[in-house]
Order: sequence, then C-alpha cells, then structure tokens
Amino acid sequence: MKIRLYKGDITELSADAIVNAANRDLSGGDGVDGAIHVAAGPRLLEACKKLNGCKTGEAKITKGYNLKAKYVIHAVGPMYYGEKDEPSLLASCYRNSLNIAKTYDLHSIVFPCISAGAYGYPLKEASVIAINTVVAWLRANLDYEISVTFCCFSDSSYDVYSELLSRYKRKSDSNT
Ligand code: AR6
Repeated sequence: MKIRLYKGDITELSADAIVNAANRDLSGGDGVDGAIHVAAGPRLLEACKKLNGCKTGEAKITKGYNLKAKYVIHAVGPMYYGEKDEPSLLASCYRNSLNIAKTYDLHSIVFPCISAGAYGYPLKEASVIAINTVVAWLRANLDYEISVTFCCFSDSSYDVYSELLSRYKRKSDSNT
C-alpha cells in the first residue's frame, strides 16, 4: 500500500490534492486552513464561497490556485466533545475525501491530522481513525492507484503516526 509520512507544512507539497481541515462555512480560519488559504491566494476563498458550506464529516473540492497541489479537498472534521458519533464523523472525512479523489481521477492525496488541532480531537485517537479508515478504503479500492501521505506538522504527531504505521506493517508482514 502506498502510504507515506511527511513532516512539515502541507502547503509545500506537490500532489494531485491536499486535504484541508476546514470549518462548515468553508470561510478559512487558523491552523492548516489558514496556511492553505494564504498559500493558495484569494481565489481559493472566492471558490469556497460558491460551495454553500460543507457538513461535518463531508468534503468538497476546489482547485489549488497558487498551491503546488492541483486541488484542495476541504473536509470538515467534528469538534471533540467525547460524543458517540465523533469517530464515525471523523472517519467519514477521510472516506469522503478519498471518494472525491477517485471521482476526479486524482492519484496522490495528502491529509493533515483532521480535527486534532483547534477542534480538540486527541491526537492518538484521531490518528488511529485516520490510518484505519485510509487502509480500509485502500483495501476496498485495490483496483485504484493512489498514494496517500499523512502530513504531520509537529514532531509529536510524526512520532505517533510513525509508531502506528510500523505496527500496521508488522501486523501485515506477519499475516503474509
Ligand atoms: N501543515 C500541516 N499540518 C498543519 C499545518 C500545516 N501548515 N498547520 C497546522 N497543522 P487545525 P482542526 C496541523 O487546527 O483541528 C481552523 O480554524 C495541526 O498541528 O488546523 O480540524 C478551521 O477553520 C493539527 O495536527 O484543524 C476550523 O475552524 C492539524 O493540522 C478549525 O481550525 C489540524 O489542526 C479546524 O480544526
């Protein structure tokens, strides 16, 4: 499976699509959303305004404008309160983003750790959901070539993803 890890700023990456951790108004904000809007330039906000917002757990696509990435997929993660539906809403963000990528015939996608910043989702729980959902989607779409990169902004998130991915690899190696 083509899963990679990258440590740094998502706006620096060339890919068919980068995923934005957006809000429901698609109005821009802080964190990765702010960085993407700054790097993409004002046409991104103009394009977002035409999309009529986005529900939690869903995703919408725009061009990447001044970004190196061709497209931005705006996914809205849940705010973390410890409620029952939050894991499935977060998983939906990853699944819906990948479904959009496939619909647009995109073959590389980069995810930040959706909801793990301002929305308060505990990093470990959010990254387990991210990895499990992406792996399940890739397994269900073996006929479709796509490389997935998890972009970690901090050393600590990189370490968490790295540990989880190597556990996955050990498990799948021992099953073969
Ligand atoms: N590149 C990659 N990852 C980043 C970057 C970057 N440039 N900047 C931050 N991160 P957050 P959320 C990481 O808060 O929790 C916005 O205001 C960050 O370290 O960006 O889904 C929106 O408008 C963290 O691990 O998104 C919403 O209102 C991860 O990205 C709200 O924040 C997500 O943190 C969304 O909150």
